[in-house]
Amino acid sequence: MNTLLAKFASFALFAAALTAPAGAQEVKAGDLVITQAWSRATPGGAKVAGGYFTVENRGTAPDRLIGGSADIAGKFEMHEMAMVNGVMKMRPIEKGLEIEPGKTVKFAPGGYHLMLEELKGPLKQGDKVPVTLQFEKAGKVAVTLDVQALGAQAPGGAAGDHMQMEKMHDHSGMMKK
Ligand SMILES: [Cu+2]
Repeated sequence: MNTLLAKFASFALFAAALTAPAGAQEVKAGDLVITQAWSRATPGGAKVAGGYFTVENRGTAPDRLIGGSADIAGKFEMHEMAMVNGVMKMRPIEKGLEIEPGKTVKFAPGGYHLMLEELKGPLKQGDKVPVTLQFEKAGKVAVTLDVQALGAQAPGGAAGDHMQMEKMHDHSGMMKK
């Protein structure tokens, strides 16, 4: 009986290690600290995926996210959401995004996001997708997107809380434009 209990206990520990919270990875580049880099599984045939992360500037001077690349995508863009005539739309951040000293900028569904286009294959839950972010001062920074479930709203978070936001953020609609 004790043996069985011990086996169960070790299995539980093992399982806990496997389900460690996503986004634990912390990438430092100069004064910047990037955490919670994630994406989500793409539905069948989709050619675009979002990319999300949190970047904190611990320095005393501003830096600027100016672009990036991803091997899995033919095209890499940065987008923001904006109200246009009462409708939430996304548009490219063309001049890059300033990361002010002492500030934290979050890329998340419904707000700033990376747009990986012309995907070479589907993203599946559990995948680790390497991308490179390019900052004006910190230079090129390699981060890994942890792929969450289809419809996830946060790394390791619950899906479905913001379905309305999800509808507004319809990439397939934008691609047809
Ligand atoms: Cu977008």
